[in-house]
Amino acid sequence: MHSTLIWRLLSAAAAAAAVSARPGCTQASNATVKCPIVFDGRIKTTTQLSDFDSTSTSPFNPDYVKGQNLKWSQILKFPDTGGVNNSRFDNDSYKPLEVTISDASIFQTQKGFRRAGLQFQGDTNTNSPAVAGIKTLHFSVKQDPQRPLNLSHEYLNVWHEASDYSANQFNFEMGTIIGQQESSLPKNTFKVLNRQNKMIWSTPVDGTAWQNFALQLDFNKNTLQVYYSKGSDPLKSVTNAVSNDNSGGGQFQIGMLKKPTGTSDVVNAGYQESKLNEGQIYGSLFIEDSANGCMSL
Ligand SMILES: *[C@@H]1O[C@H](CO)[C@@H](O)[C@H](O)[C@H]1NC(C)=O
Ligand SMILES: *[C@@H]1O[C@H](CO)[C@@H](O)[C@H](O)[C@H]1NC(C)=O
Ligand SMILES: *[C@@H]1O[C@H](CO)[C@@H](O)[C@H](O)[C@H]1NC(C)=O
Ligand SMILES: CC(=O)N[C@H]1CO[C@H](CO)[C@@H](O)[C@@H]1O
Repeated sequence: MHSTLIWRLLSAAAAAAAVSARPGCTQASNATVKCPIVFDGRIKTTTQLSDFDSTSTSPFNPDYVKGQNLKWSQILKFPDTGGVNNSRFDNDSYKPLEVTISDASIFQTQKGFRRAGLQFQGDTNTNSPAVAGIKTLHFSVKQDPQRPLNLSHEYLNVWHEASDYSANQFNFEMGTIIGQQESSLPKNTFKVLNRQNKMIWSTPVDGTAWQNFALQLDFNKNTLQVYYSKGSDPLKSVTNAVSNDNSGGGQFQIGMLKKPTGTSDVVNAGYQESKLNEGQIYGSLFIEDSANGCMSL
């Protein structure tokens, strides 16, 4: 081969490499998961959207909890996080996942809600391995400027619902909590609420950074402890292990449930604007076994 041609090929390859290695683009945090993983919701870079439609390829339940005319491959997106690194526990083998809601996000007959919630495969409503001992749910969250939420509404993003559907042991929420004072619970915050829907901790929503959370549930002592960090910083505990009724089994759900406004029957009625196009980006999603004080920070 002519040497000029070789040189051209080499410099083209170098230019391509320079583009993909632009600073701050791909480096992931080097935090590692220290404890045994119970359910792994981290998304491999090789995962395709269609993988979420089938039990054999999705880390989640392909059938729930979503609008019945939608497939998960239509609900989920692989967001471009604009040159920001992956979240703390997603090394370069993983990528972020965005959960979206639209006007079609109506589950069964629940016309008041717009919702799309991921359930880990294996996190069965009865006898899930995630509701015994001490378990820590990890997740990181990021905002999509193309699909902003309307924080005049109440959003459940991450929660655990008891197996008889009578209560949620905890809720991780954004927006305006219906029936609670905006003056004490500002809408532009993430809020961790206990089983009684009382806020135990909150932090402002950051428009650009990854925000990393871990919720440690002790099913023996009935406590809940919140850990938090921003960007690639290690997690730190931001509450004590506060008393919480974790009983009643059930399942985790991760995604978005947007409540309507202007109704006392939030499940079935109320106002939702049309042409919805909202999304919440998640990363570093997994549950680890925190027996014997194990915790990934
Ligand atoms: C990405 O991570 C590196 C460390 O691995 C850090 O120096 C850099 O500031 C991070 N970039 C962004 C945009 O967070
Ligand atoms: C990411 O972490 C997993 C273990 O959790 C490891 O198997 C894999 O090699 C790591 N990937 C990179 C690119 O470091
Ligand atoms: C946000 O929600 C409120 C309450 O439902 C509604 O009045 C307002 O029009 C919404 N804003 C946008 C931008 O959709
Ligand atoms: C980005 C990041 O998390 N870097 C860490 C990698 O590991 C070393 C040693 O544990 C830390 O000092 C860095 O902060």
